[in-house]
Amino acid sequence: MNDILHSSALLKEHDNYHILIHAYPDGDAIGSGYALCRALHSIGKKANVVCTSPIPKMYSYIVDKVQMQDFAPETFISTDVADLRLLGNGYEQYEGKVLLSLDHHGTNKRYSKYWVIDPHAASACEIVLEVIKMLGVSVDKEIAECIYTGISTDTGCFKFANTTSQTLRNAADMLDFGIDAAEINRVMFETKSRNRIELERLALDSMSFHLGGKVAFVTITNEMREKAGASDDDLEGMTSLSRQVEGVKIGVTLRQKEDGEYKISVRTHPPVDAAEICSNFGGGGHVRAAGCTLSGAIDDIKEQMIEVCSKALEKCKW
Ligand SMILES: [Mn+2]
Repeated sequence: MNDILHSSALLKEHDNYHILIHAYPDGDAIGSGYALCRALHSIGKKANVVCTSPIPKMYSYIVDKVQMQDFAPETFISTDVADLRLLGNGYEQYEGKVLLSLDHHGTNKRYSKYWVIDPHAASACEIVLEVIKMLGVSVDKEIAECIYTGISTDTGCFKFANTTSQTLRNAADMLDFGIDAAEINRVMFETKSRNRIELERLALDSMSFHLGGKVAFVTITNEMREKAGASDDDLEGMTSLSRQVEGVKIGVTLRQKEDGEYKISVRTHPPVDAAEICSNFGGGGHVRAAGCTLSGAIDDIKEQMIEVCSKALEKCKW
């Protein structure tokens, strides 16, 4: 709580903010960045949200309501950024320059002068919410929309194991500010582009099962992406398709890269360790979600994956 108090004091003291969010931003990055930006504007500070990649159109209900301001940046704050490198192109310019990092990743690299890191928070938005309250800013409908967006997206619409009673209380508080949560949920979790659906159709066609149905592969080639007209935005969340199948313990998505390499995403159900599987190929990640890169013929890559998955399954006691 002291950290929150200190953060709000810092924010009052400084001015001319660039709020840095990670490249390929998700709902929590955008929600936390814009909520903080609005709060700073409301206490008379100059602030912009800065992102090195375009913000997906689906978040326009947040972005379009905030006017970009013209000023020379003096103070850099980051929200939802565990590692400076996640800022993307040109991240080096911020080395040693970030005053405060507000984050919920336990793995945060502590690249800033000060930080508030709470790994028990489901979203960075919940930390930003505390800071905003401590600033003495009264939350309004627009800030509540930002915060709700971050909470709901980082919890998979309150489905994931990171959803605590406090998460639900925070979300409930946001509803009391008159936001249309059902509409936000529709945009975030129901609506898909036609191209995305087309890509899913092709990806489902490619699905194959191995090791008694415990392993499923989905392959996404450049040809499929082109045929579906799918953009990078359309690829978001494709990795969860294979793990949704009953009986599958390890879902593997093989995505062809420009240079003929394959980016492998592994999603597992307990107790299978996805990070361990990927560490066999020099990759890593979390226990349920990890990745690595492999090059070569697709059939060879699949064979190598099946062998490693087989060992991982043998280790598990069901
Ligand atoms: Mn987050």
